[in-house]
Amino acid sequence: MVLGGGGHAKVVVDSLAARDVAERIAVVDADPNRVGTTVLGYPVIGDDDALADARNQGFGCFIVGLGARDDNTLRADLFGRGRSAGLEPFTVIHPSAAVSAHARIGAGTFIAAAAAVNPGADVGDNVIVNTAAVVEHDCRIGDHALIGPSATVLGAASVGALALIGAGAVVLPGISIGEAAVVGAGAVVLEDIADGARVAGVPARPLGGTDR
Ligand code: JB3
Repeated sequence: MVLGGGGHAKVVVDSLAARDVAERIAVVDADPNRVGTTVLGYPVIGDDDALADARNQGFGCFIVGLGARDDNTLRADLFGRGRSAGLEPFTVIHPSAAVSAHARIGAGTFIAAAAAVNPGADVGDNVIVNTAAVVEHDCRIGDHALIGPSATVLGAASVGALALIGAGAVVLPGISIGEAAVVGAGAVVLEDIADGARVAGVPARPLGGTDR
């Protein structure tokens, strides 16, 4: 069962469809207008209330199909709801991703097409490593974080839980990104970033003139 039926869900379903679970994929979405439609041909069977009956309907697993622009809290919340419904988080790795056998990938995490996760990396639960992103050796990526398309997290850097690294951003080796921090698209992060801070630019600086 895929939770969320918008743009990111399409990318997740596309990866799932290549696997032997394809005939059993269904989607739930909070938008009543989406219920009864399909995502890449798979049915949107209801809203999150459908989770309550999911096990009786024969579903055993879920993945959060919701993306995020600057806040991962709803993704984290949905992850909790899937678990509370008694479903197991399902980890999806696109066949074209290069994931080291010496990396750990958490439960319900999505590794998209052409992404790379190198040896010693530790990627938490419900993380998105989006298209062509690179998670280098010995990095730690916290639960519910999102690494945007073509972003690069260099060797032994760490990204806190719920943090969001925008598309094409670069986090230099050994740098620490705080929990729920947001790094804007294309930023180059040269210094540690505090919890909840929002930075952008080259080199990355706090947004809005604040130093959160
Ligand atoms: O830029 C890229 C490559 N991807 C973006 C991704 C990371 O984030 C993408 O372009 C979007 O900006 C965003 O993807 P997402 O989250 O799929 O956005 P959107 O296309 O707007 O679809 C969100 C869907 O989630 C909508 O259909 C909402 O109705 C649904 N939704 C919102 N809240 C929910 C909930 N669905 C469920 N089941 N439960 C909710 O609480």
